[in-house]
Amino acid sequence: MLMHQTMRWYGPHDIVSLQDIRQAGCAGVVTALHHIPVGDIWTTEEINRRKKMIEDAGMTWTVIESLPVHEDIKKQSGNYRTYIENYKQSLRNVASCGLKVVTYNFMPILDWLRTDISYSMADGSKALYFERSAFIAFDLYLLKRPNAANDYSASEIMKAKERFDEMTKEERDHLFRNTMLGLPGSDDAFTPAQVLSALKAYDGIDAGKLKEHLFYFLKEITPVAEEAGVKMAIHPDDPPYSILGLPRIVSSEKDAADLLEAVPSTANGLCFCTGSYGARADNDLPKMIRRFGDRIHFLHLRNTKRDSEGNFYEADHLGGDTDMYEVVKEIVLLMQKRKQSIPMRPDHGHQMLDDLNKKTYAGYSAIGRLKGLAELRGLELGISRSL
Ligand code: DNO
Repeated sequence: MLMHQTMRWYGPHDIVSLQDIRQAGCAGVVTALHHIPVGDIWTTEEINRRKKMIEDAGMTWTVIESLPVHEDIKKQSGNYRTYIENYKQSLRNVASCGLKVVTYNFMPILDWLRTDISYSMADGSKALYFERSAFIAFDLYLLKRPNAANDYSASEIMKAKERFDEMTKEERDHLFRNTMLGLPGSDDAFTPAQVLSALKAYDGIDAGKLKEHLFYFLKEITPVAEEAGVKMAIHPDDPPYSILGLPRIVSSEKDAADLLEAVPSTANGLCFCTGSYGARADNDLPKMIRRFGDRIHFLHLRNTKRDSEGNFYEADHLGGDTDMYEVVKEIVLLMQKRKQSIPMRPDHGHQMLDDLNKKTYAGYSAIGRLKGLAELRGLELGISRSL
């Protein structure tokens, strides 16, 4: 039994087509209705329309990524009760269209964040990069977040200042644009004013409070997911720690254990992203797979290479700090135990070859992901045959 192989597709506007994804060897597609405003109900008409496109291309819509959670739910403010009811209705609707796994995240305001989405590797390909000094320089001197300096040590600030002083105007613009990209499925960057006012709305919400809000949300939606036969898969924070003074609460093994224990139902599960959890040295990924076993509903396989300063870049899928052999071995054993295939996608990939001249969603060019998928597939076949 092998993992169910998929790739992310951003929808009809994605220049990576369904045919490309099929030729990469995928049986399934991971996508979302990005055009529906966050908080609105996904109707069965819209879901079925998208589903048909994918099925017409010879694949299945395996996982929804993401059914996004409205900011009001994370803050428990404004219309959060309505948004929770809408979320439940969307879950019923996706289930009635035959979809069974739903990914979401609970990161305040921003989703994933990097300081450079076209970091040059030695071979000329481009990778996603998070550079801590550049990020601090962005926070202090470009975003100018009030009291940001309190979050960093004197030596970090000094390094960030030196780094910033050395940058040309173009480099500062590049840093600014890259860091403010923050929404999957959209090319629109946030403006500083938008981010500062969104940050202000989180005053008084610390990690403890945000956890309470997440658990409340889980208690509300899990019975609905259970009844509809849907598995929820929460994506971890990326990067997996607090940024811009915001709490982040799905970063470590303990965070994952807490949220699974808060609502002990298999419908309340994880999207196990080896890139996000793996960017922290204290997360032991093979151990986490053994521990969370039945609660893992979706896999994002990717690798990062980190250093002692907190910088990391996205390495080749089989390179980097995560021992992908050990990870895939645990997954193979887990699937054998569950007698069930788990959906996976190769997450991110280097921009390389012909893709260097194309404009794709950051991290989601075709060839780099195809390379990652091909390597992972070979690794898995080798492991499963030899076990
Ligand atoms: C980044 C992705 C995330 C992920 C969401 C899930 O490339 O893995 O944007 O889709 O956090 O809600």
